[in-house]
Amino acid sequence: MLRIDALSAAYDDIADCAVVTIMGAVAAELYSLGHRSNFFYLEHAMGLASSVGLGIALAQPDRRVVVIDGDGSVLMNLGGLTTLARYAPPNLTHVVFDNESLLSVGGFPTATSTGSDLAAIARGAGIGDAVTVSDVDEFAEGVRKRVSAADHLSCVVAKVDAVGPKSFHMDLHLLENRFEFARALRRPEEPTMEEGAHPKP
Ligand SMILES: Cc1ncc(C[n+]2csc(CCOP(=O)(O)OP(=O)(O)O)c2C)c(N)n1
Repeated sequence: MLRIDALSAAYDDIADCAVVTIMGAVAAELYSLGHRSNFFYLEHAMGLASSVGLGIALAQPDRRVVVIDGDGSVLMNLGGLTTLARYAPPNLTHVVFDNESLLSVGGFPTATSTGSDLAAIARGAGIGDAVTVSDVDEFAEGVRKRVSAADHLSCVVAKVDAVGPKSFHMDLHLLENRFEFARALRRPEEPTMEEGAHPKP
């Protein structure tokens, strides 16, 4: 399975969710399919996309949240899975594209290339609905039903080829993305930053 095909097949189902991705190849691929202000591409902080998604899901329980992760990133912070399981927001779907490599920095093999099973690790962490899929239809259906139900925390690990986009270029500065994403998620009744959303020191 190619990740770009999987993303393309699930795009309409995640388009209105708060989507948080890791940096690099998958961010560029989702961006190439159509950027939206409710998509946030987390730069640099490998392993923490699920933590950002968890915060959003807990703060806004009526919003559907999709985290798009990579095997290398999840492996760098396996504790993220136990924290997700502990708080178990029903409105969060954790997608992990497992290409068995750190593709975005040259393709070094990760522990999933030598047998580590991320869905099994997620289940062991306490995420009861953690599955592995290996074709596009199974992926799209698996994501669609979990995102639309939004009735339990789930994890979909998609085994994909270690293939990325031709270009990683995204015409979007990370700060621009940070501010537009915050604006997209802000409720009408919440004060803007100018109005004092942050307490004074
Ligand atoms: C803490 C940290 N260490 C290293 C990096 C450098 N880095 C950026 S992307 C990446 C690989 C990510 O691998 P994976 O999550 O498997 O996604 P893939 O690139 O395979 O899509 C690395 C090592 C980083 N951004 N943050």
